[in-house]
Amino acid sequence: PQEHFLKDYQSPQYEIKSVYLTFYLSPNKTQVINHMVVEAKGGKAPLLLDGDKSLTLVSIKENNQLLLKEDYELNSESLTLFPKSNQFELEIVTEVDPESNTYLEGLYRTNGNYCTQCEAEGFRRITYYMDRPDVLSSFTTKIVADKAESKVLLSNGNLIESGDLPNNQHYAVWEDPYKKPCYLFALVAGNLEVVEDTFVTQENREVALKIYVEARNLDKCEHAMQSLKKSMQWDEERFGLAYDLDVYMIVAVDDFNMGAMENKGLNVFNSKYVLAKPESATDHDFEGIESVIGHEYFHNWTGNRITCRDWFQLTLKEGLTVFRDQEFTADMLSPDVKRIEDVKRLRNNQFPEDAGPMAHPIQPQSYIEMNNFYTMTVYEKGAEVVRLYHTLLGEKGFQQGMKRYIECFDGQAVTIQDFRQAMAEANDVNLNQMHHWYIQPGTPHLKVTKTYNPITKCLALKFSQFLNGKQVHLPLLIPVLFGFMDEEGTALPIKPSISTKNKVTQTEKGMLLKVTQLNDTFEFMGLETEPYLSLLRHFSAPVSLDYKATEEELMVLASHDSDSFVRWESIQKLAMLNLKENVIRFENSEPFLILDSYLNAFKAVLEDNEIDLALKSLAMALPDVIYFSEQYEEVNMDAILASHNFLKKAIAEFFEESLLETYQALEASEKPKYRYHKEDIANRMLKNRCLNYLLQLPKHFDIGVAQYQNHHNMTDVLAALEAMNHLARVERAQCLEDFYQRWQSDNLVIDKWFALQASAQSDQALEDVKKLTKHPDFTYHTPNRLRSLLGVFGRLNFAGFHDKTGEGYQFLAEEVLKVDKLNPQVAARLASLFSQWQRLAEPRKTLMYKAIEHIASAEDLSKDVFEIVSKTLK
Ligand code: B3K
Ligand code: ZN
Repeated sequence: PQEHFLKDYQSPQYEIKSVYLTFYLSPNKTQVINHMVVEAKGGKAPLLLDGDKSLTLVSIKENNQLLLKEDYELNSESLTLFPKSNQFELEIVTEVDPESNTYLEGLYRTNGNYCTQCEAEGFRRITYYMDRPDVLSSFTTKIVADKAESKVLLSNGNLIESGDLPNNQHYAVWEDPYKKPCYLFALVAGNLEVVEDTFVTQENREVALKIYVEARNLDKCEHAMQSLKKSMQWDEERFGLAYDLDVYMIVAVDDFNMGAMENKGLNVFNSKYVLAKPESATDHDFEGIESVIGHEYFHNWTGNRITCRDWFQLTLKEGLTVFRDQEFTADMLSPDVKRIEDVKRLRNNQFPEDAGPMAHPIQPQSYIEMNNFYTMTVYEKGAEVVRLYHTLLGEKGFQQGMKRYIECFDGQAVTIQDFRQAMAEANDVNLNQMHHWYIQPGTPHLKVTKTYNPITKCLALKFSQFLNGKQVHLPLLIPVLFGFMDEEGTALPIKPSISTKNKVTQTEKGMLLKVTQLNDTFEFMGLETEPYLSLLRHFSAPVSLDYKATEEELMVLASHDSDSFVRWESIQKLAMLNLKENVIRFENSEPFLILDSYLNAFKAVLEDNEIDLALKSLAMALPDVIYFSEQYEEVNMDAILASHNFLKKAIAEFFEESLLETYQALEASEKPKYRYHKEDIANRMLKNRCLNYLLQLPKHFDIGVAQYQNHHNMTDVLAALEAMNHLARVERAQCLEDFYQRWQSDNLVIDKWFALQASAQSDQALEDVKKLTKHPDFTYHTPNRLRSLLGVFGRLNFAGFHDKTGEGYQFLAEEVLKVDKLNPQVAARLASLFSQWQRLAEPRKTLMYKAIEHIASAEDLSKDVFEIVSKTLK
């Protein structure tokens, strides 16, 4: 397969002034008439149109003249024309087969309805076109379909015409007034029902809001609609950005490769991010919906009005839009809780990616299959980099930069440099060094060495940056929010020396120092005692901080720091010290222990009556197994799991009484009627954290069963099942069976049922999962189902997937090959679950390697999976 490079970018030679698409929908043979007005920009170059091998070309006309075979060149990836004039009209007729389209890219069918997915390069599976984001055009779409089969006919923009046709057919014409690249094109048709509302913009324009779902889901749209209205309001208030069309449509479909897609005026969503009612969706689901609805809505400005010049710039729209959705959720719920959750997400998912074989800069320099680069790095690390601008410039400066960005580039396809330039010019600062964050892969390690001189009362802090283990790289600009405190936890004054003064500033988020060199030293005066260091407050940069704080220091920070992130981080570090100590003990066959420092810190949190309950719950959680194993160059899975399980159980035993008391009090105070509200969410979060610990002790199993039976909101029901999940008791099986019977007809809930079993850490897990692939409700055609069984197994079932015989690896490898035949995008995601093989201790390393080799040696691999496995083996 061919590799594409950023350095080869060339601007397009042709402009597509307008495009008029006509679709004659039919399940197996849909005809697409693509009428374009084309203009050459310069000389007379051949016109290369992208087109996938799944297209059947019917005819081509240039200025109404039918072209003959010898007039063009056609291969499995493109159609080349040799236009006779500089301005001409093209009419290309193709046929596609939506019903057989299992890739879920281009035009496909889901539960009998038609829908499209074009980003990144799916439009070429609909017609021949310049399928690249820097070709912007005015789209008009006419849809013709059977009335009974497709009551609803939708596309981008505004409806300008519709009516009946002979033979029980009807049609609709949609016109999008904004020029757009073809990846934002969408078409939806089928028998859908609609939930409607309106929103009045700050300019006093009324926008019709419509959510289209299958009839059986009409009762689950309320939260999505509220989320949309909140998003519209928030973007006006915080960013001054209002919606720009008369109608905003969201369609929910069950078969979707990703979360959702921001097509202009017509978002298509995975139903997981639309449908919710308290009985069937958890707090986490509700939050996911609010944030994804927000994310797609925010793309209307950051992505659609201003788009990317080429796919290497993907983080321009994704990093920025994730940053915006993070801020939205923070403003809707709790900023402190959101920040910690985002950091956990980054560390659990992005850090391993950045340390593995698929590591790439947030601006990748090359790709084989673009869909493989919709990654945690481009999205989440990209958002962290946008957040750096925000930290450096402050809210006001950042908003000025945004304003300028939009003024300069509205209606254009631009680059990350354009964004940086807007930020810099609007604030009259030089931000050139920020570029280094975009072009280098790897999580930076920031090593801190502290030297205190008791005579001069002077403190020197030396920061050293390492990238991929080395100090040979372009230095990054790393903003570090910080503070000093004494042994009692009282904040100490910050007095930078003359030479340090210009590198330290007071910001709205607190004191900030800017590390700009590979080795950068900062001096502070007038410190009567050696201070404790509170560093990287608010997680001010996406780095791994290497500072060896003492246990005493961490204990003081954990209970006294003014920054809730640092408080949480300090207790996590104490837990990590404990976990790591036991790994050593496991390897030396010594008994495990609990460190007093961790116990005391845990106790202080548990007994703290002032602290926000959600923060309390987060502080009480152990570091996740993935992040724990990230701490090692060589991962001893047995030691890690044994240490993790031990500490969890030890906590449960040690604090049994207090956990039980807290559980009961929260259970008693829980409001009977579900509310998606931050206090209620926090309440359930802490209650279920206690429950999870308590069920480490088999004698409390009944509490889990009771909670399962007594509650009707999915948050509590699922938490009970999760807490029971690690013990193969008959009650667990009974509850799971009851759950299945109750929810058999609800796909999203049945996904949870599959995921529960896929994540059960037992000796039986692998056998169970194998059996589940034969279950009548399992299907290889629905990505959500694949993710909930196979994805969860590979990502979260440490015992089963990493089974010492290597059978877990073999099983998943076979499944990847099966999935690849139907859906390469999903198969590639599953294949990336093997990416950490090099770090596993033997025998797992060799066993996993063999599984990847097995995939790599298969015939006819998709380029999606090929790219992942070939890079993984390197
Ligand atoms: N832009 C889409 C993702 C497209 C995925 C392509 N395989 C969703 C989003 O980020 O909003
Ligand atoms: Zn996005």
